Amino acid sequence: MTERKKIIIDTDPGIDDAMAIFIALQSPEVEVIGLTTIYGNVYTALATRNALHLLEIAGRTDIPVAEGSHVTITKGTKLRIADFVHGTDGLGNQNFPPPKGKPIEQSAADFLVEQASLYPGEVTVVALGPLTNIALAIQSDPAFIKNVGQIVLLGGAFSVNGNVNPAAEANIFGDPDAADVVFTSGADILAIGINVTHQVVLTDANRDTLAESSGKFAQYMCRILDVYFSYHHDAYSTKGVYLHDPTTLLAAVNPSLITYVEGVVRVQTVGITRGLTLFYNKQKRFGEVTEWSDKPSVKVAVTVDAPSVVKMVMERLTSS
Ligand SMILES: [Ca+2]
Repeated sequence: MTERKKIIIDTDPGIDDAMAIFIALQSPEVEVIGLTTIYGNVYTALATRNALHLLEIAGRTDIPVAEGSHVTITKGTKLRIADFVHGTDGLGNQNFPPPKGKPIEQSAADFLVEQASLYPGEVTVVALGPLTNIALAIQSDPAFIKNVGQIVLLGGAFSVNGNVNPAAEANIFGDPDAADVVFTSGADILAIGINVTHQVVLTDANRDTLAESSGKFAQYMCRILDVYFSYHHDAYSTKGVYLHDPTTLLAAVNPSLITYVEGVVRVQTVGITRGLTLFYNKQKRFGEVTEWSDKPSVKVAVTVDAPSVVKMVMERLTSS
């Protein structure tokens, strides 16, 4: 077997984050070398607590957790927290006991910088929340963008409406300034937007199958999924839930699940379209210099093999 791909998951757990973390731990193709935490679905302190808790559930307390930023890249403290999607505890209002473990002393950004320099070109960062920690890593070490292998991120709404408001997707909206730093950094970036993840639905029938499984991850997910299903039933006309974070994680595990285009992404940081991701396909050479000119290209996913993603999610959650 070829060497497993090293991944660090930057996460705000979060019900679909929990699912993505479990799937990663059940994926022989990858080795999870750390979790870094960020605000988003919950505040950062609770994200750290939940990350430690999820690793204890999985029996993987050997994996370090590094706590991330409590504020945006511009030191903003007025954060948007999506606890109405995930429950006030971020994990379906189950009031799990506090974890026994603690995060490491290093900050998330320092951990990202260190690991990327220890294994140049080998570490994939899977970013499942606002991009503050990744932007901080980029700003603190100019070598980070070359040392990191790839950044696969859940973020953006490319040519579709957002999920915070018509303009913005939640992770980008959480820290648009950080997102613009990341998209224009020159790192190898693959963005999975909600134009893609809205094609991947875990249905009520899939949930019933999870409930019938004796697998520990399937059982745990069924415990916390209720709040997430209720939110989707209220907010969308779908019979099921969107698999944002699991799809992004699996795109990192198996890139053939998606197709992408390449171009320049800029993020709107002010005004009513704050958080908008705007992709330039480089098909026109504009006469004037634009805010997209001379910026490095990134990869933006356009299609996904949704049946295969759902199949992999189900297999990996039920096989333990
Ligand atoms: Ca997330």
